[in-house]
Amino acid sequence: MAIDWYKEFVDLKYEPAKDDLVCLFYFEPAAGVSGREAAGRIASESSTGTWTTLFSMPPRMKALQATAFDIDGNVVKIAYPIELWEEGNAVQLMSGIAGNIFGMKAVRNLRLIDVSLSPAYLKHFKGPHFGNDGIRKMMGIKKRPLTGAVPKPKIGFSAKEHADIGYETWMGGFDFVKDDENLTSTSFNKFEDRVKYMTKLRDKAEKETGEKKSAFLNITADVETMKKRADLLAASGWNYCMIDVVVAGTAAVMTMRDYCSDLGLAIHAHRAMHAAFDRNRKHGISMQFLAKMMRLIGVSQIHTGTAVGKLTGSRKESLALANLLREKKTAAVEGILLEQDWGKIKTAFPVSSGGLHPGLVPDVMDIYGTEMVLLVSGGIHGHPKGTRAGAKATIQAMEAWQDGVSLEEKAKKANELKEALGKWGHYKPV
Ligand code: CAP
Ligand code: MG
Repeated sequence: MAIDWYKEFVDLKYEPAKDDLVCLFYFEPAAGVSGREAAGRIASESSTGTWTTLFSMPPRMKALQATAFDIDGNVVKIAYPIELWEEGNAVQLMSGIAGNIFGMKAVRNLRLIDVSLSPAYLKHFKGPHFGNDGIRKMMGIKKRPLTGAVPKPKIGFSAKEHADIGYETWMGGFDFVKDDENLTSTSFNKFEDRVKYMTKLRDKAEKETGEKKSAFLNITADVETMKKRADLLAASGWNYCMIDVVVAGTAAVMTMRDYCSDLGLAIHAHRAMHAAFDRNRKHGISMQFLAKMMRLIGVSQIHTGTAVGKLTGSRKESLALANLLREKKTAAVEGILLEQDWGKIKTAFPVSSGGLHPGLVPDVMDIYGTEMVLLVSGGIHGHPKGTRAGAKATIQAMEAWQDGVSLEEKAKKANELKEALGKWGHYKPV
């Protein structure tokens, strides 16, 4: 008598139905387990299956079973019937396709690389509130990257000191000031105080520059506290908030997407903790999947790496992430991305940050072009002449790239850039 029924979840002749969701996994079977059997187990345990044959099972349930339909070496594609999934509930989706399967003994390694979401699934989600065009219109920024910086050191400033550095950042020509991922509301820098001082100096900088200025103030906490902080931001005339989306959790982000949308707040998504599950190329969940979930739920932008800065992530990965966020239709990239038609779901911005300075701006813009948010933090506050000069140097570097001239050429007439190159050259931090 057969002990298990995993093989029922493999059909290499199966053609996915138009409403099916399709997942792309990298997998390594455990010793003694065939590729086919391992694929069957992944499909089974992420849909309806269990480890043993059952005394009885209503025949209709067969229609709910996922199917491993394409096995190519260590890569498998699995199709999931739309009826498996609750409408508009991304958390339930993750419990299924990113749940128990990572702990199965039958696989030595397993990585969820991407999921292709059918129109029937997408239609129950709102996506980003503004879309990139909407953000550009709101900020009055055309054809160049949106720019921003985090006050550094990351945490320790009083609310007033924080806002003063923000003012210098804005006066240097940057659009945004961003809180660090670990700054929320501390004894020495209370959220309410920070909002008060930042609001005052935002208005001053806008008056003095004639430019729209904003900030990504970090509201991350329990959901009720996040709602109160979002209320305060909206009441103080801000158009953005920041959430550490991985640590806050998908459910919290779903709630805050609607709450912030009603308040007219865009969401800057920081991905702190992502590398705990996406760095290992053989096991875990890819950043593509995380970024896709966040566009689906509706953040306006999310960090996507630099390739040349201090944090891990390849050029190819950053480009793939940028495309899945800002394209209406994302093309497939072998082993990295499945094709995705986003339908009515608006675009989101990729955010490049982490160890950047003016000398690395061309490298980053070679990857992203101008449709991005460029965050240079240590790379402006570490400038020999300080924050305002560092921001100017970064903008001069962006102009050089857009004008197709080298930084060295530009630096002949741009002192701040010359001084930045004097300190960092094209150094790639590790
Ligand atoms: C960058 C940063 C960001 C990282 C996040 C930091 O500061 O503020 O949190 O960029 O990583 O704390 O390291 P610097 P990622 O510019 O001074 O390095 O963008 O990869 O999610
Ligand atoms: Mg940070």
